[in-house]
Amino acid sequence: NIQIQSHNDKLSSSHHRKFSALKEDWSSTLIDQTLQKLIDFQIAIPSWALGTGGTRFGRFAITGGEPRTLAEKIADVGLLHRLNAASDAISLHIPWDVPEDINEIKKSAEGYGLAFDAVNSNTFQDQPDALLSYKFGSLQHVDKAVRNQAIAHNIEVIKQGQALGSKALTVWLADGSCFPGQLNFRNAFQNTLDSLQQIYAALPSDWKLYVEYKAFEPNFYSTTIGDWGQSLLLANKLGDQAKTLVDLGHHLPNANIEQIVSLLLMEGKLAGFHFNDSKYGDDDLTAGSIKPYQLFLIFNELVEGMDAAGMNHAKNLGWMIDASHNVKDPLEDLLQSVEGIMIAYAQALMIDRAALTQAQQNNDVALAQEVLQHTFRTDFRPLVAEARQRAGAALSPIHLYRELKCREQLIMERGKTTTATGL
Ligand code: AOS
Ligand code: ZN
Ligand code: ZN
Repeated sequence: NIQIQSHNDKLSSSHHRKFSALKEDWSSTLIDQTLQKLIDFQIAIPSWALGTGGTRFGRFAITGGEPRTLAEKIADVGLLHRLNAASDAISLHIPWDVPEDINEIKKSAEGYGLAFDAVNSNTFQDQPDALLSYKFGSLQHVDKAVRNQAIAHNIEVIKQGQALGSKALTVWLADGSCFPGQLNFRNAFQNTLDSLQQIYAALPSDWKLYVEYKAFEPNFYSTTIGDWGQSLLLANKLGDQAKTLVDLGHHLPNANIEQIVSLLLMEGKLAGFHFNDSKYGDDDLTAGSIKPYQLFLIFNELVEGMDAAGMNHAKNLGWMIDASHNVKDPLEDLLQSVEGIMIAYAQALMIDRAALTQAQQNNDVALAQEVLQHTFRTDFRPLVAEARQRAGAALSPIHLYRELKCREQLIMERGKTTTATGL
């Protein structure tokens, strides 16, 4: 606290100058509303992003001090949340994260003010003790015994999530095929539906089932839940508790993600997000690092659609990051992702909605673009920083992280050559 305070004091006069400049140009009501929404907005951190990631070409242990246990992952997210007051939940991946002592884990999460977001199942890898292999798929598999094993795993994940207080199961399947002729598409889809129906039947009544889609990889000819149409088809057949999860990296190049988001939201079928950024495919790069304008346009649709539906921005959708890579300190990277998302959200909140609607009604294309780009090109970082400061966190989380030598401390505590569990 003292450290946050003295960090903020140091930055205070320059922050004040920038924030005051914004207040001169923008409506104070809008600024106040936006500040409150930014304070309320929270983004869940994926447990698998806390260690340095790798690719099939190698993995470089450059960071050190990575979490070795679930308790240490929770501590890492707790640290992020202290710094930015915007990461109040962790999303677990089972069996990468095995809560051995549930009560202990719950207590430590509570201590950091953290909740458990959606739990993720894993039927894209064979576990060491597995009887049957997912080499040819899981929920889609031609062999009912394999499907049953995958269904049982998902139900087990729901149970673990229930014990922790999670309220959603995210299912991402690697299921698909690598070569033409390998799969009967209809059978694969029907098997997947049937399996999901059995998982859905085990869902507690206050839970959601998030159906994540992905265009390709690890299968390169077909993916059984390959796009939002296939996911939505499944979610509609399953029922009200099933919704479509949008991972920003899971589309074919140049897809209009903001339009997808807008329609899913309109249909009440948008589960939420796996935020990340990408240039080529499922790159899982820092949110806002490659296509910040796209992220802003997505938030534009979200804000407009959520307001039209009378939704609570912070509570009614699942906001999660799904990122992981090789070259940055993972905690610094996550701070940058949260910041990127917050900036896009702030820009979308500051749009002059009435002017935009008017321009659309008048087919005034140039003016509509002006309205959007006016906020996109305004620097709202002081607004995001102000919200953070009001929530008791740091004006500049990443700088404070470095000032406090957080990584060095973690290395001292945990060692230089830790291996995170999981991927
Ligand atoms: C995989 O591409 C998906 O994004 C999933 O959400 C997956 O469970 C996650 O990325 C962990 O690998
Ligand atoms: Zn994802
Ligand atoms: Zn992905």
